[in-house]
Amino acid sequence: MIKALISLMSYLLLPASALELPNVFGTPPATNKKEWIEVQRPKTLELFKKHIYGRAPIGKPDTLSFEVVKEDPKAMDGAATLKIIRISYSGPGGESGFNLITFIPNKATKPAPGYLLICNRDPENIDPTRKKKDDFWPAETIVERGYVAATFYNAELSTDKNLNFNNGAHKVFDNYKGKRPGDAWATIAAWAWGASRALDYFETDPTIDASKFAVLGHSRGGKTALWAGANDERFALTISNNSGCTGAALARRKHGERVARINKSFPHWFCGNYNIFDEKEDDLPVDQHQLIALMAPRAVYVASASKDDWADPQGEFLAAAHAEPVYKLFGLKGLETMTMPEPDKPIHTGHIGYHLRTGKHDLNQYDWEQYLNFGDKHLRE
Ligand code: GTR
Repeated sequence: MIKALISLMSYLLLPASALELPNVFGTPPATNKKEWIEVQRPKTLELFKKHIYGRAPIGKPDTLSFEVVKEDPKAMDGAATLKIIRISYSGPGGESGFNLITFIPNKATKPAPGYLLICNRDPENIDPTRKKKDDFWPAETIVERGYVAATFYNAELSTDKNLNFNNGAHKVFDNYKGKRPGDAWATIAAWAWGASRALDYFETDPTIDASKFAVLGHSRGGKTALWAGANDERFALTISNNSGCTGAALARRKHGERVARINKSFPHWFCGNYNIFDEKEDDLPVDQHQLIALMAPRAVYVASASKDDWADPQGEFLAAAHAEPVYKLFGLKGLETMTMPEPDKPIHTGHIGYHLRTGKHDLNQYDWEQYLNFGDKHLRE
């Protein structure tokens, strides 16, 4: 207890690091759990909305509806029940929707926990017929381990192109008078919004335990998973796979992809205000360790790949490490080290998980194995 107090005091008194990161407890720094939950957590989330990811105009719409459009109780040679759910919504700009693909393990004796993958690759990577199987979404393995394997294709919420927000959830809900506000949501926020709508469905399905669900994504999908987990506290575990710039990587490291570059290459991912920080990372009112801290006290996992310098593995690791003080406020362990582990030596001892996989920018079987192992600790009673 005294040891924990001393280490907490040292975090409060010492600068976050040589990088001069903003204080993970906010400004003025929260000094206890109550101040964090009631004051600095909401303030931190608001800073990310206003300056980086934008503000979604709506949460769960009254018009939200679910229809099971396909059901196969003997999918995967009888191991799973496949349900494809059409999630529909409408608003001032008309109606839209997306398909949620869900394999529920048949061997489950109670509502099953699960993993929701935000798919940013072509739909053939998440083939519900399972004729095509890919390590990107090893649905059979997930089901075999007793979890629901769920996914949706991000572009059904908002196309991953700079189309002036003329489709999907943007077309339905964007109702701005005149110029688009600088803090209006963009595609990453729309994809994250979709993940929450999927969770709305899980809450209605008696074979699924929505309170034990992980949200995960790779690369731009990983940025999205972090934003979904930060906004929606119903997600029990948030997993960022190789999310890089404006995902888990610290902006102030200015290593690999930087803010100006990402805003230029992908002007539709973040809100207009984010352009203010092109070449000015030090002016950002937050850094990405604070995004990870928003998950506390829920579990979070950050993973990097050794040959993924563009995503700055060191910056991803450090953001996870610097989120730890907030977990300590809840009496929970984080990574408990500021030294990056060797490749393929995952850290799974606390509520923050991390691994550096040998290899390139990708989401593969090795990564999934680690997520399932970490889930065994955090998604079961
Ligand atoms: C890259 C981009 C990254 C990452 C990646 C991806 O081109 O620079 O930020 O998100 O795309 O999503 O695959």
